Amino acid sequence: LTLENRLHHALRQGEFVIYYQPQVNIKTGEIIAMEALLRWNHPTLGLVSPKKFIPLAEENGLIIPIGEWVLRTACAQNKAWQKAGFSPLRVAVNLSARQFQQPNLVAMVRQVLAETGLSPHFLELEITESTIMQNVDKGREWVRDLYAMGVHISMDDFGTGYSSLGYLKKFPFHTLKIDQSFVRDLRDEPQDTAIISAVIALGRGLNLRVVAEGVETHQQMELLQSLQCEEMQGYWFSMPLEVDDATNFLNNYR
Ligand code: G
Ligand code: G
Ligand code: MN
Ligand code: NA
Repeated sequence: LTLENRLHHALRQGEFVIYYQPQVNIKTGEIIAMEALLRWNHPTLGLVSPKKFIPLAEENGLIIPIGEWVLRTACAQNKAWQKAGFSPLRVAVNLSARQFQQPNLVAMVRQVLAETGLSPHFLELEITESTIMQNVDKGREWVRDLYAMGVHISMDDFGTGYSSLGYLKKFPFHTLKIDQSFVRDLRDEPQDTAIISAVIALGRGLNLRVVAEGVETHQQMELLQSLQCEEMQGYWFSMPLEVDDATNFLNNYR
């Protein structure tokens, strides 16, 4: 079987699973969101990273049904957490470049929210700069529509793309997610903190939230805190967790 056929099969057979990774506000101690991260639970290979199959799924268009499955599953899970009595939080879903080309994107999102009963305020869509770059004009209309619906919009991997500053003016965003490459090299050296300080100041000036990604150590967490970054995500707080473990994580935070 080709990998392409295997992907079709995986979707039909329910071999895809979503892991959830918390985003925390270290000032309030609250969990503000859970990012949905797709994995393929392959019968013999075990868990396969999206880096291995999303490029192909993008190429052959399978990312469209797969992405819709991720969105529906993540929204339904968030609704289930709310029904179970957890404090409401957002579920953050990554949009692929190809999804961001689909003329029915906004209608699809609206439909999934209606089906799952999740309020748009509890959905966050993560869009990278390179994804935006591939569809600036239509994309801007769609992002505005989603924003107007109340969906939370984040720019993912911020700082790794090309002309991000222009997009910040053109697109309505709620949040900048500072790419983990900037956090990885973070030491208590002026040169390392300069970029992150600048992004935090930029976010504040534009009235955006700023989330630091890839926070792995206590030292990084404290440094970010000293730079007035309040929202963080990374292994220091939690690995991406399968749904039962994610629910336990929420339980321990109650
Ligand atoms: O979770 P992990 O670090 O393995 O993710 C690797 C990459 O795959 C990241 O860039 C992440 O944004 C992306 N990714 C994870 N889940 C999804 C998904 O549901 N849709 C898309 N388009 N990308 C995803
Ligand atoms: O591109 P995006 O930011 O959506 O991808 C997030 C990716 O980063 C996921 O693959 C996730 O598993 C991974 N990730 C999450 N936290 C950490 C971390 O603290 N360190 C590293 N190296 N990767 C992380
Ligand atoms: Mn992301
Ligand atoms: Na990112």
